[in-house]
Amino acid sequence: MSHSALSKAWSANRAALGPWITTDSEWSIETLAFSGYDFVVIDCQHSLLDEVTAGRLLKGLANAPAAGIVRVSRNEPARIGRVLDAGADGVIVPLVNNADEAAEAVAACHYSPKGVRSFGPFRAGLGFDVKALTERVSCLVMIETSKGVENAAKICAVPGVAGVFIGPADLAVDMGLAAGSAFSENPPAQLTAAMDKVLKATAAAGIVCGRPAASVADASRATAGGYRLLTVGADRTLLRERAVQIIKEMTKAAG
Ligand code: 3PY
Ligand code: MG
Repeated sequence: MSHSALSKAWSANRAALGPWITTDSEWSIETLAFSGYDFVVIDCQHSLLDEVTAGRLLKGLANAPAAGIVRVSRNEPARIGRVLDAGADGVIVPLVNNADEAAEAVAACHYSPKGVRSFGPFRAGLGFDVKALTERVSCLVMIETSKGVENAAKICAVPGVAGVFIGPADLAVDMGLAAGSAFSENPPAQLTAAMDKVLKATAAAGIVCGRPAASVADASRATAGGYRLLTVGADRTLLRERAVQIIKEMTKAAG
């Protein structure tokens, strides 16, 4: 992880915090990137954003203090290469189930001969230095199936994996549990045990572990438990929550 906003959070011994970006708005992403968050994640998997839009949104982060990470829609070199060319500071690669798939994600972030990334930086200002272009990006892989949990230690041992981001909802579904249970006050013990196994594997490998946090209280618990990268909030939910709160307060004030 090379972005200074992330290392600054970690050297202060706290988790780096970021919101999900799910809407195509330069204004929203810029606003959130200047709100004190350490990173933003443009979500190309669970939104209608694609890599082209992600590239345009990344452009708006040029002077922002927060890192710009993209969750690509699948583990595919062309998708990963395009958002890195557009200036992403890192990628989150979904549904990585074993060491081979983790190695594929890492290879997509590295140029030949180490990887399969093709040379073609797109953003003015990124420069043409292959080493610098490689070192500036972080490859985070998602463990979100029982297979992935089973292979957690092997996935974490793949050189170049900067960290693991757990997908509790997909993991719950894979375990036959309700997706929503992953973000409840008391997630099922079977699920938390699986997540703990991944967290321990990352600690043993000396890499970062992240996950979505359901609330500020949940994020605080996760930080105390050793998580170092947490998503808290999303553009649309942040907007809605504040709007609902204002209406509630106004209604109350009006008696
Ligand atoms: C999951 O919970 O499965 C996720 O992918 C969270 O973003
Ligand atoms: Mg998922």
